[in-house]
Amino acid sequence: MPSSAPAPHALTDRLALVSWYRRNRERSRRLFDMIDPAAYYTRPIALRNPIVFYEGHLPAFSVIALLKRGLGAPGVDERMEKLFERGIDPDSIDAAVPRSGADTAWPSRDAVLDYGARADAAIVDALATAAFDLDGATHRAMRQGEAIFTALEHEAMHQETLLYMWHRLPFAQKLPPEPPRYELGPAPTPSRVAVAAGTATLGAARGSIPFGWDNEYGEQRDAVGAFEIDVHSVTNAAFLEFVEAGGYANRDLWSPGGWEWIGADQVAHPAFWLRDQGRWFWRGLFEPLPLPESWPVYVSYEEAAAFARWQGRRLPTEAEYHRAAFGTPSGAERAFPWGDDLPDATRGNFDFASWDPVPAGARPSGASAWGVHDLVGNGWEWTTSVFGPLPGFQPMTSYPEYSADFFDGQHYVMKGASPATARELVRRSFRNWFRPNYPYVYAKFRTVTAG
Ligand code: AVJ
Ligand code: FE
Repeated sequence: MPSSAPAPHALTDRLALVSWYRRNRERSRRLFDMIDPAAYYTRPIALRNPIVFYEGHLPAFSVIALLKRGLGAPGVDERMEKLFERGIDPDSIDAAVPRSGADTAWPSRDAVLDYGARADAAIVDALATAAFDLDGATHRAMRQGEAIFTALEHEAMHQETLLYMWHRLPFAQKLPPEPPRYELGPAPTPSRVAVAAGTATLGAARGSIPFGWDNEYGEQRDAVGAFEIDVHSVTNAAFLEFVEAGGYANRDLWSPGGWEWIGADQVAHPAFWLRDQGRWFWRGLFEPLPLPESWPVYVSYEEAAAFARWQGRRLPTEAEYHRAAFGTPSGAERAFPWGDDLPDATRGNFDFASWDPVPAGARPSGASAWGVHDLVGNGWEWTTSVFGPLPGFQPMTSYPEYSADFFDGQHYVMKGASPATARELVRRSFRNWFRPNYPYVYAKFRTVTAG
């Protein structure tokens, strides 16, 4: 099969690398410009670092991965690189303290921006002129350009982190770059389609794609039994029935961990919903809007699983997702649900095409061979598969902790893409993962039953 990612930027095309880096930096800058500077030292999500961390983390990470590990060059500012190296996903607020530094004396914004400018200059210079050890003979992290892609894709990934963090800020602390526009419409009638038994290929063989994160290698063929799957992601309209039927109060529908979580955090509806005077609203990025019935509901894994159980159904496995998204009745597998054409805005709601979802099924030219809509775009898709290595897993040299730190049985795989997923990350083998009670990501779901 053709490689699922286009060779986006040949490693010999230095101008293309520089322009990818600059496009990334420009987009990050626009995202930081959307928020009130008064929010800069706040922590919109308790488990994550304050906003200041991310503005330093982006350039610091690129310096560490590309300049230091990839090129064996010196860093730009040792103190900044130590402060901003890491800080993700601690499992409790207590655990967050040592990593994310409640006590950290964060630098001034000017100092962070100054560091970013110095880092950018050094990185652009390296991308334009440094000798790349693409065989990895001296600098293993540079093999096949790994460290370059690591830096570039990492920034794109955190642009999604930023947006879902901004989502939690009070509306008064955000300024839309242009007046928000919404795509609305009636919710599709729920329907299901049969997917025949067959083989799903997870991951990618080394050398078959220009770059993959370590958890994307190697290739694993899973036999998948016949199943029936929702044609559309579960919408707000459908989820409202679950809420109104008392789904959040019915212990039988919840896993022990899920029940404990909704009890402890007093969760009674999706984090993307607001209730005002007895009416439901969607928490848009910039303003609330009356709950759009046709949009996919964004929920945690636990909420998705409880809804599925309520329907006598379940979430798909990672292999079932692959089969529904990339499999075909003939047995051939595709690079993307719609075929082998490169991703563009007609195929799905991704690459920052919108700040919010669009109606389920609104991008029919992105449907899979089975007629399943929105498997890539409009929100990540939860799977029941615990995040783990594929056969032959090797931690990547440019960022060895990237995945291995999360092979702890506490994270579930999400597939596809959200509106805030950069186009460069849209590839078949890409895997995302989160804890089952993390309700802030742009993640939707659909349900299956054995056929
Ligand atoms: C792959 C999205 C789960 O944001 O926690 C960014 C990506 N890792 N910096 C995260 C990541 C280190 C990671 N996810
Ligand atoms: Fe990071």
